[in-house]
Amino acid sequence: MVVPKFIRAENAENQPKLPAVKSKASIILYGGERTRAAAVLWYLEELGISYQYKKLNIAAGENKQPEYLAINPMGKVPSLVDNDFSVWESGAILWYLAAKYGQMPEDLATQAQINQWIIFANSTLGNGLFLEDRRETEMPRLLSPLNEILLENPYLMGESFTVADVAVGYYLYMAKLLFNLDWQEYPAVIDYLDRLTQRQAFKDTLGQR
Ligand SMILES: N[C@@H](CCC(=O)N[C@@H](CS)C(=O)NCC(=O)O)C(=O)O
Repeated sequence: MVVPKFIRAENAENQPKLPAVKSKASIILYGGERTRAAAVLWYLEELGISYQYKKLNIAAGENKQPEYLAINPMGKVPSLVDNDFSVWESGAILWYLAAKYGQMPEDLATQAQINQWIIFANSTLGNGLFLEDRRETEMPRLLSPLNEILLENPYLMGESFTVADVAVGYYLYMAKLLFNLDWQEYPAVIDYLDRLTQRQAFKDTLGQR
């Protein structure tokens, strides 16, 4: 059986980080102020790898310039460039980083579940929490089962922190911050957010917002 190389929940702060790619910072993350690039920055810090962060001035339209459109024809951030390869959509970037830096288990079923959480975060959860006309009905519908899941395990994939927690945690954190939501009915979700926000990589990135 293949044992997934996850970052363990216990003593997560003290876990050795993956070897940094010091020789050449091949990874360039393009983002902007108050954008979903923050989720990728959080995960890059969790991985402990070298990267460059290029913050585009979205208000000035830097994301619409031909140079950037050559990287992401949609003109959206974040995008990630890794040598001669580029990928955009924050969920796809998170998945790529997990796979590249050894945080993706080899077995297909577990990979599919991680992918499920990333897509859930970026579509179902994001829309359910951020779209005002959906929030009232969707929030209890989504957070009740999430609360149940998190009563069983400290992280979405079980005992270990994974990229799935970055994807889902990002939306939970931002929604709570921006809309000041009352989640007393979901104590396990609140505990989960507390666990995530105590991580050093979180504090150094998303937690700065
Ligand atoms: N689903 C995409 C959303 C990308 C997106 O909408 N990015 C926003 C910032 S969070 C953006 O680039 N806005 C600038 C624009 O649309 O011109 C992802 O997760 O990467």
